[in-house]
Amino acid sequence: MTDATSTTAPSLLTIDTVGRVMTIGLNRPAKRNALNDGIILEIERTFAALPEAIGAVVFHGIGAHFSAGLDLSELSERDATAGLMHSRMWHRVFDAIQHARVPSIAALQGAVIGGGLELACACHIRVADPTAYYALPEGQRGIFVGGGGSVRLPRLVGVARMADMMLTGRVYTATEGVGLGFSQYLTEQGGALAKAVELAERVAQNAPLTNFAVLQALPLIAEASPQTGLMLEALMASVAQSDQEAKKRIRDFLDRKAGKVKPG
Ligand code: 1HE
Repeated sequence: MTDATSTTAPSLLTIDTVGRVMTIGLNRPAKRNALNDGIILEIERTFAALPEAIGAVVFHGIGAHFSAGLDLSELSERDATAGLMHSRMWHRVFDAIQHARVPSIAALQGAVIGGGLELACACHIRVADPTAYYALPEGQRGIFVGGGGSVRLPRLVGVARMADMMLTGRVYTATEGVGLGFSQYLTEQGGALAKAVELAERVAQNAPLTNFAVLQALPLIAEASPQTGLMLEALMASVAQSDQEAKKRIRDFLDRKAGKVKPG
């Protein structure tokens, strides 16, 4: 009997499911997890088939780096039309992450560069260890962001900061990044994945409708005019609180069966 695993190429993603958390590893460490079409389309397939039991997803990079960004070796032969379609394909897949049924958390270490940063920005929470660093070397390469970076990153760190990174090649460290909005959490070295999984487990215990509202309604409300936003908020709030799950959770609190809010 032949050993099939020894002849097939390693999967571009590692997928592990523990409880309600799916962990997705970018698995091209020899190429610093550069994002080729295969990886992006594999992410799309994974999200399209996300089992109902999954309540949160964690992205991380196998090896020392999260991702070195777009696989530059795939870029050289692309003409303008192919480049446009390629960028729109990334948009489709990263939108699927951002607008999924469940939240995604990115565990960051080492290089978080270009398209790797764009992928991290499509996630809802970013957790970095001290080795993480953020860069947009598109200026040096003669290209432009194409994975939604110009839409998502300014909302996290501001247009001026992103422009500086692209124009001068400025690199931000993990320590700087947590204060500036690149990540929301900074862990000890090697701790990003464990912290991301811990957060994902917590997030997966929320009422599904609350997570849905945070992913689907909150970004729309934040971009809407104040009056439209307030009306959307009222509608979402009324739907959420009328859900049986909300009624049960509130009853549990009033019956002293639910946890209290504690500082820190
Ligand atoms: C790659 C890529 C890549 C590494 N595409 N192959 N991204 C960049 O401009 C970042 C380019 N990469 C780097 O600056 C460095 O590789 C790192 C700082 C990430 C890591 O350095 P190091 O010394 O650990 O590794 P290395 O020796 O540079 O790379 C190891 C291998 O990975 C090597 O291949 P090998 O066959 O010679 O071993 C590299 O060629 C390969 N590699 N990064 C292809 N990016 C939708 S638009 C998004 C636009 C962007 O993302 S622009 C940013 C592109």
